[in-house]
Amino acid sequence: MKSFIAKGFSGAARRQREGFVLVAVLIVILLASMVAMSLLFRVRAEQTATNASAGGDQASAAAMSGIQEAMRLVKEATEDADWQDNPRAFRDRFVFDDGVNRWYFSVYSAAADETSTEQRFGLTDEAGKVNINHAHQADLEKIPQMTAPLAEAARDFIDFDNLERQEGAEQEYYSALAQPYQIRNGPLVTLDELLLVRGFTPLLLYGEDANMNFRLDPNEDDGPERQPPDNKDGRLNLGLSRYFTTCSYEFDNDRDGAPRTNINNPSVPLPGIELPPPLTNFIAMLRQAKLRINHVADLLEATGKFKDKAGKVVEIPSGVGADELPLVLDLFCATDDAQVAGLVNVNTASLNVLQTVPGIDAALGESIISGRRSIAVERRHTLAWLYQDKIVDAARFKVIAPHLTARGFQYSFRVVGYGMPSGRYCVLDVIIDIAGLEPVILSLRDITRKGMPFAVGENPTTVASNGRPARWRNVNALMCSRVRGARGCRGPSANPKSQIANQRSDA
Ligand SMILES: [Ca+2]
Ligand SMILES: [Ca+2]
Ligand SMILES: [Ca+2]
Ligand SMILES: [Ca+2]
Repeated sequence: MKSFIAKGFSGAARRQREGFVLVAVLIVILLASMVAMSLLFRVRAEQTATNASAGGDQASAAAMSGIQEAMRLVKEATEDADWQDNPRAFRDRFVFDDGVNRWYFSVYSAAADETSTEQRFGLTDEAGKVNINHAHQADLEKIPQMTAPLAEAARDFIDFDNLERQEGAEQEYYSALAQPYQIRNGPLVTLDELLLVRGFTPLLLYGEDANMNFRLDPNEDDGPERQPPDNKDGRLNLGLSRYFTTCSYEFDNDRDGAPRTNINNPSVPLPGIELPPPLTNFIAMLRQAKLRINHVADLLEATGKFKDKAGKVVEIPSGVGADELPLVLDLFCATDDAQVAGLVNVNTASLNVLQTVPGIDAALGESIISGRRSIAVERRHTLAWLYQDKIVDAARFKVIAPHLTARGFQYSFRVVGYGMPSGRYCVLDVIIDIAGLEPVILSLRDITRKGMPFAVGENPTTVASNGRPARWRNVNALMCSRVRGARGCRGPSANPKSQIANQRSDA
């Protein structure tokens, strides 16, 4: 019995030990599988992160290819229209197939027609806007929503002095704010800085386009029902940003890129080409008499009174009429400054912007806009057609010409780089500058967080307008020293199809 009990006990004890071992093994297996699971989770998480990052990088690279293509096209454009509205060059352009995704870009801007509710596939000429840093004489109140207090506050914020205009605001105003700050008292670097100026709000500056896609989305036309607040008028108010820039400038060079000849500087020799003898004679007389002109336009249909060798006053014509005007405007200037900033491009400015120019009223602005529609491309290179086509007389031409240009070198646009079928994307807000020998990026802002700007084509084009796939460039080469605020891109990594569908603004 004892032995039985002992045997029975020892058997029970063995089963208990075995049971314990079994539990221990199970726990070990459980632990091991938890470790394995956690390792697997980590591996998966890392892979997801890698994929996300790779996709983000590639979306960013596709967008950068769009910038490259925009630079190439606008630099080489022979016809002005090529860069303005060119879906073939800028819409759903295939860049690269990485075996998993096909990557594309689209370059887009606000439609030129302010009543349009859709974007345009092209670039925006910054010289078609008012350069707020150089708007000393501009009538800013011709811009919609610009009031005198806003205009004066902006001028005070930018001018170097601390003398407050009648309706303006200098440092004293900003020092008295709950959160005081130093005002610029100098040129603004970005348009966003206007938000620091008294009275300027994001709604005023950027309007109703909450998702920054240049399209009127349902929530942007339903009044206060959903964000943003809007006036439900069926139009997309893009705010002051449509009309203002901080970066327009050009080198005072002729069409061939050579510095223009300063008529006022006798030490600068005349251009080495055959010029009309009356003109060379007139310039020589001006220089000899140490007379200065304010602008080359002053030579138009002009006469000057000079003393001849005998001391007798003689009246001499400038020799500059309608026929000579294009050549004179291209070759000559009246300053030694290598650059001139803030001129308004007569070929691209809207009616509102043209009216800010001293001497241009609504009627003349409309004449300029209807006149430029019909003139040949080769006549658009100078302002001469305004006089040649009798849109203005010589006197008016002399008033308006110093504020105008016929070309632009800084261009803004947005570009989306995206991959199919993953739906990953990157959206950049860009300003480029082609004034120098090599195009550069002036400003680069990642606005991917605003969402996919619009539905992409069902069958995006797979070849470039030149018949070849768009070039896949080393994006780092683009990131020149003048890039400001460049950041990587990473579109949301949720289900790509639903992602793009959700962002569809025309759905
Ligand atoms: Ca000031
Ligand atoms: Ca929108
Ligand atoms: Ca709304
Ligand atoms: Ca509206």
